[in-house]
Amino acid sequence: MSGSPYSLSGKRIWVAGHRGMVGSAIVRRLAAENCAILTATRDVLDLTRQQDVESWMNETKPQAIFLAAATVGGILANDTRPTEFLTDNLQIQTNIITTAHTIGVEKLMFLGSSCIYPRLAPQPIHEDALLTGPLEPTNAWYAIAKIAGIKQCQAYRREYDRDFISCMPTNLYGPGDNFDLQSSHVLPALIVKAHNAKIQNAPSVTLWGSGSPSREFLYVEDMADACVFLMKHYSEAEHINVGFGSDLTIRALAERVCKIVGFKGTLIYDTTKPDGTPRKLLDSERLHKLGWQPSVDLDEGIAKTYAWYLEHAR
Ligand code: GFB
Repeated sequence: MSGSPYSLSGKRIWVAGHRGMVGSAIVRRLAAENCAILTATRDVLDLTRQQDVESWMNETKPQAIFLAAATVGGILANDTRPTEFLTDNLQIQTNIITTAHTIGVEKLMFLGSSCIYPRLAPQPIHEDALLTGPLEPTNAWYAIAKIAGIKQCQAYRREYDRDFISCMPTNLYGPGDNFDLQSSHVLPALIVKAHNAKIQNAPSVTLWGSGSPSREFLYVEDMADACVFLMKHYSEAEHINVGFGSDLTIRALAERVCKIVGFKGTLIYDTTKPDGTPRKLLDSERLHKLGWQPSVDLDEGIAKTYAWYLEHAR
């Protein structure tokens, strides 16, 4: 924790990835911070092109950056598109972090993922578990890119005294999520499946895997609030976990989603699809000790996300 908080007031703040679920939530959260928010759409700026990133950043001169831009997806997308998940993410983060150093950005936050930890890390997963064992194969490509991002921030910090920090969110969900069944994460997929089954009067919905893995879910508005909190109050080399505090099995999650959506049929498990990591509950004690807690519980978050889906994404 740094001595005095980093003030966002009056600053030019770039939210890289502002069209994504997390980036757009950070933009909404920053509206309360009296800062100038910088954004660039994909047709204006291709983040995988170093020259373009350098030119854009030299022109706009952000003072702080939330690096929420990334190629992301659920278990199947990760497992079947390894090149994109590794290369795009390495390019995007390298271009932004290196240019942030050359133009003297005051503060940068890199957003990672809980999949950086070993597949069989002791639970709940403390930050110290990084690089202590083999990764989960379904998302190792993405995890390697995210681990590199943490190390890039630490390297600039150590060698050039840059205030670059990293936070590792647990599985996120909420407004702006991806509801495409092939590439989405489990929670939005379950909302779509339960909703479609309800309106078609189908007898069952089919889940991927055995339903026995556990996951922890954090509502994206809470994540955005934690990001702003950490930007102001956190300034250490070590990455910091951002979790909800408890987890549940995919089977239990599916039952809760079905109840909220109003689908009363049965659940079927397609065990030809991967389970992924058996469990990844983050230890968020360090964040809680700094004074931040989530405020949206899972049932409320699912209900809000379903309402958003009905209004925007269906
Ligand atoms: O959310 P998810 O795709 O990603 O899957 P991970 C979580 C669990 O839900 C797995 C099961 O055990 C899936 O097999 N599942 C059941 C389903 N039904 C479905 C379904 O219809 N769709 C999906 N997507 N899953 C990702 C990583 O891992 O988590 C990323 O691949 C990233 O790298 C992200 O870290 C947060 O939690 O397994």
